Amino acid sequence: MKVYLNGTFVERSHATVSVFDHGLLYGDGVFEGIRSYDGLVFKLREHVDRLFESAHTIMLKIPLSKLQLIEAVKQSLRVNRLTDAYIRLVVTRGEGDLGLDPRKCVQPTVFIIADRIELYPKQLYERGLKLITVATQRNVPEALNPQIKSLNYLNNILAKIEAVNAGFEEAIMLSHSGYVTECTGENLFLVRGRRLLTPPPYIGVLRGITRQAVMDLGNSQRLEVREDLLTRHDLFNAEEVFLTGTAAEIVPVVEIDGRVIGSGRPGPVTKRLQQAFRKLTRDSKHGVKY
Ligand code: PXG
Repeated sequence: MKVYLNGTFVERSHATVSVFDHGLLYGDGVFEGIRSYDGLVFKLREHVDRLFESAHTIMLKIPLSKLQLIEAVKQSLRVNRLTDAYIRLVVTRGEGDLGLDPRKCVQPTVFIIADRIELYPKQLYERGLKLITVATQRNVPEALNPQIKSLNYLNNILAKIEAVNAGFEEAIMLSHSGYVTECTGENLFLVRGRRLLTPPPYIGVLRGITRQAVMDLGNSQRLEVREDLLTRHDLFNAEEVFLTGTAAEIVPVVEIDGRVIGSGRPGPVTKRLQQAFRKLTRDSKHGVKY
């Protein structure tokens, strides 16, 4: 495997960064997780735009243009002869000293890992997922806005640990005031009648790119798509619940905190959206060829 690292492709074993890199020392950096399907990078422009927004907010100047970065992603996929892949795009503050001061970091570190995609087990999509809400609250946007896709994911990792400790694969995180936010790396939707609801970004969720694609699909399927504050009660009494994310795509949820959701099996709206999403990922209008 060849990894793009600061402008060149190096063998995986040589793809290393300094222990003084502030990405490692402080989580001072930004990233994107992207998928390619059948030779198309799904929503690549949207991911690159979001990476630049995250970087802008933390005042990190990416040393490539958007076009150059897009080319580097495409090149990574070609060099590794991948048609279906998971791509991790990372920009860190770069090498500095042991203090926090970002001014000590002269040159950002940029790397791109393109690897075969590790798909989740098929039964997850057929049977659906059982979730729990956890005590770790989602970061308050006023302190660390989840819109910044930073290398500092401890908030999410702590929630994941709680879920795993309790024997569950994934956690639902609540806001400081107890509203539903999102899972550790996926957004959350519920279906009730013709309504498709998802928490609003201001409550502290990432504006997921899959989330947006699913909202668009919902609209074209004549669902009433809305961002709304949601409580656990709303989730428990939904007809269907599902998660969305680049890696997971659309995952049905059949149980939350011991309460069965709807029929206890993946529902028809979720299934219809899954089918439409699968088509979308192979549509050249939504992907970049390489
Ligand atoms: N919420 C959070 C907190 C995320 O990190 C999503 C939602 C879904 O967003 P997209 O744009 O992917 O639809 C994410 C996704 C992974 C992985 O490998 C994914 C994310 C972060 C870390 C790992 O699945 N981000």
